[in-house]
Amino acid sequence: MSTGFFDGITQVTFEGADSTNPMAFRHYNPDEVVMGKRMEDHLRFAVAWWHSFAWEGGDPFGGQTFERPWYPQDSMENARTKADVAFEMFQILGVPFYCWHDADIRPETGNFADNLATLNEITDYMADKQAATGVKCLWGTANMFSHRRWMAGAATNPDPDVFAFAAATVKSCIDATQKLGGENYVLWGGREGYETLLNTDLKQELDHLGRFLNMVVDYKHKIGFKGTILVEPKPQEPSKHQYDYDAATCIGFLRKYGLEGEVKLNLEQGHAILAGHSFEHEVAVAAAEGMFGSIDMNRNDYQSGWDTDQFPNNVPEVALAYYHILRAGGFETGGTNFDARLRRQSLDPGDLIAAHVGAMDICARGLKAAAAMLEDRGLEDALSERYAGWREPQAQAMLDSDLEEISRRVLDANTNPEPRSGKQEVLENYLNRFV
Ligand code: XUL
Ligand code: CO
Repeated sequence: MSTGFFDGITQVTFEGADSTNPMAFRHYNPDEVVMGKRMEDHLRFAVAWWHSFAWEGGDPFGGQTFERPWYPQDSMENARTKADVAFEMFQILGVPFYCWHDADIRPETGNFADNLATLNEITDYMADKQAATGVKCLWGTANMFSHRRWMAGAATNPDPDVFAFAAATVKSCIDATQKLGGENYVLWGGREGYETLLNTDLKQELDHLGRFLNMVVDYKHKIGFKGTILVEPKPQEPSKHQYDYDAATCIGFLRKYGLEGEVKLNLEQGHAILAGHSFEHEVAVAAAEGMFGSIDMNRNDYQSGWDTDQFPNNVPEVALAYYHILRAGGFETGGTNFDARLRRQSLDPGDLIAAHVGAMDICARGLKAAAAMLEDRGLEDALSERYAGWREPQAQAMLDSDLEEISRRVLDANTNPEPRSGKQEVLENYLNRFV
């Protein structure tokens, strides 16, 4: 039975590039085959429960702007209505996956046992909805940043009772993710960082975080959870300094605590921008280390300097991200989660649908452009030519020699390298042909 929330809005379908219907796909055609795979299987879209259903339209200067039939979000009855509407939206859009935090899907009681009971109850309800609709869980996660108990961190909290509460919370969320057949489990440490070194033992906090993640991995194996454990880097906001600053920082951290074969990265476009990187940089860094897992797709406002979590709307940016994803072999258990929210003036149920339709189309255009560039091999050939010297046996042998031997060679051959163009503009023009 329909909730009536999306009254008048029907299933979104692919109408082709010339369509002017704002509620139709112009580029996302799930069955279209791109590089030997259906578009739906490449992109693996997911809706984020927190932005689309739990967030009420507040900002630092004002509260709720939206009015939804599942407000206030403090009862199980409203949690079920929220789930009913969520699954209706997944079907209208034809998205195969969704993602959630515990706090998005169940009411907060403040007490661990009651929160556990409602989490179990609502995830049973969601499991039935998955079975009825075929929509799946891409990942689950624990919200260990909103409630005041987490204000000084979760696994990095100076209070061991908060560490314990965090461990119990993550256990409950991994259990729930496993029950829902989730393909990954994510940890984003919004409060795993600090405000001031005046009150922070940075080394001890990092050691606790490393130990905590090892416990998560041990538990995953103990219960036979098949999903991938993912860590999501972000440099700051809400904490002033966050330990999971960017992909490179996370990779170093994971190696230090012996987790490199166990944990991969969930990379977010807007977090990359906050860290002063491009999104494709983050993807390429993770891919180079074999630690690329999944993406949170969104965009940040380039002028504001904070995490605005807007829906993506820039084809060249998205195309370059998918280029590096495809180059790394594409998603395995990961996918494209829209960690994006409406603007707070976008009050209408139709705005939620239109936002996702546009975002899915942008990603489809990016994916097709990325695939076309890979198939054309223009960038690959340019790379191959730029590094051609390294295919010479002498160059390879140099990597096995030492500074003295190399110095002798430079003197003997009177080596005097001639700089060559990096051809950046030529390559930017090349990219422009595809987007
Ligand atoms: C916050 C953020 C989170 C994580 C999951 O910036 O991206 O929503 O994706 O906790
Ligand atoms: Co995210």
